[in-house]
Amino acid sequence: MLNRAVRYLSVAILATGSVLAAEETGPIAWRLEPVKSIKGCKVPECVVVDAENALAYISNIEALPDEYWSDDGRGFISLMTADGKMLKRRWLNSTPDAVIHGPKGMCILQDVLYFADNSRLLRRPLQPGGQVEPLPVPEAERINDLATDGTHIFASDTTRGVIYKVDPATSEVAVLKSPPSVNGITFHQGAFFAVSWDQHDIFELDPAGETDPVPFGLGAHFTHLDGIEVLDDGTFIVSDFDGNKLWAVGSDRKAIAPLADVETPADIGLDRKRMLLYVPLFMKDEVAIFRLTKDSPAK
Ligand SMILES: [Ca+2]
Ligand SMILES: [Ca+2]
Repeated sequence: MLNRAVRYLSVAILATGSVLAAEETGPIAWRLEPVKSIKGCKVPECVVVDAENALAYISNIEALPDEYWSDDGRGFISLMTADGKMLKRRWLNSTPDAVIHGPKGMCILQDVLYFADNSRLLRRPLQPGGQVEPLPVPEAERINDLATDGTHIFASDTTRGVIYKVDPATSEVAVLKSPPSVNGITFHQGAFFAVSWDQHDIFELDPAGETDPVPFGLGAHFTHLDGIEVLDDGTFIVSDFDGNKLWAVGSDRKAIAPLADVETPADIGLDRKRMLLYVPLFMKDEVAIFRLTKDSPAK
């Protein structure tokens, strides 16, 4: 125990945020080890990973404080390697012909990057020279996060408290039930999950949008949740933006443990192949990369 405590103390000094001592983290075996910090971002909101090609994309809102949803004609997406080497800071930049305002949640489907941009849903092929094009989403106000089930694009609208299910081939849009102020969304083995900013809880959603969202009942632990990912073993990782913390929740939806103290973590990204977690530190203009490791069972 002492060795472990010493190890965590030493990594905490290197970290952009401090890593919590193992003694505080209860029965959940996952730990975070700081790997790298990407500086020079401009209000980073989301990281999405292209694990096959060992690449990752960072959305940068590039805005003044409290203008994170303004149509200001400034915003960009960065391209880096999965291990955090910046390749093109402005891989996709706002231009007069293809204006970007405040890119946020992203997902990748069939070599196309989809991203939220205030009231718009945009996409661009990953290949060099690809053009940005919009997918119309009627009445959308503030599109926050995106996820895919492998066929459709799902987009959370935090202001309206709904989720849009968009067919990328036909542009057909269905409006699904969602918790109020829905923020991060993700799929795991066909199941659909979301976090709510104001309800500060995790929910399981019906991907068909017919039945009501089912809360986990963990709201007392969180302040304002932003991002959510699910590990292969069913452990949930969520980011508490105003709580300045990353949390793990067990697959039983009851066990809960803090993983790290970080400043304003937004829409986290996961590389399952390399077991790396990407954490945009929104107010700090950085992305922190952590390695996910698991304690071996006690003998
Ligand atoms: Ca902007
Ligand atoms: Ca978000």
